[in-house]
Amino acid sequence: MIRFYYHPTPNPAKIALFLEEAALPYETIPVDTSKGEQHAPSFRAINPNGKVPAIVDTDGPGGKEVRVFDSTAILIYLGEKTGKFLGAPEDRPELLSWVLFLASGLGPFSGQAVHFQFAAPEGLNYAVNRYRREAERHYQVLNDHLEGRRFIVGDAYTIADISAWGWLDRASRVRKGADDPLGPYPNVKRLFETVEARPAVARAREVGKDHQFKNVTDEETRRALFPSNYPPAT
Ligand SMILES: N[C@@H](CCC(=O)N[C@@H](CS)C(=O)NCC(=O)O)C(=O)O
Repeated sequence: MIRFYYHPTPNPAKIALFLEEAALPYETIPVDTSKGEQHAPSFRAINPNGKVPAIVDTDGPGGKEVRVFDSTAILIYLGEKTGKFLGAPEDRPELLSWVLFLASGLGPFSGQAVHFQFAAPEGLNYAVNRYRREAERHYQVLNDHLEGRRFIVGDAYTIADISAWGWLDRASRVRKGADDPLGPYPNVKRLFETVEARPAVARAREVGKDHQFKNVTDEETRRALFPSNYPPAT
């Protein structure tokens, strides 16, 4: 059994999709990050970084219970555990390269682009431009790579496509105000639509729907999500 620590945001969404694709038995445990539940000591014992997603696999290596945190680590772990969605062995260098490109580039720059366009004080044009344009540059790199390709790695649907889907789903926020946010990146748009059409996506989108997550942004939310904006008094 896998315990899946979840909030309806892009990085946990990747894991919801993998779990549904692989038909692994799992229990969803809501972590309401807007209420600060990611900072509870009981959750920090599972992810010392205090973010979702994280999993606990009660049947880890050697039959022991293990924790795994960070969406990319979880995708690689579950891929290896199940032998699914890792592509061909000869494509492993490409798989690792693209998965880490998404983990360290497209994902974080997308996240910061959303932050500076929706959460930060207005008027920080340098930061908005920096993060949005870097997110767009990563879209372009992926778009160029996808020319003539159906999936990111080899001929197969892999954890790289699952990972990309999580953040591409938020393209309208990354590219705030764009009519067709993925329009300038037709190969990326095609990949997103290919993944989006998979039946597992509809199931992944249902994950956590039975839980009422906090959906207002107030002072508690800001302190929970952006604690480094509130340094302790010295
Ligand atoms: N590198 C991490 C990033 C995780 C992350 O930023 N998660 C967000 C949700 S998408 C979160 O937990 N935000 C709440 C917080 O930062 O306190 C991963 O890929 O899992």
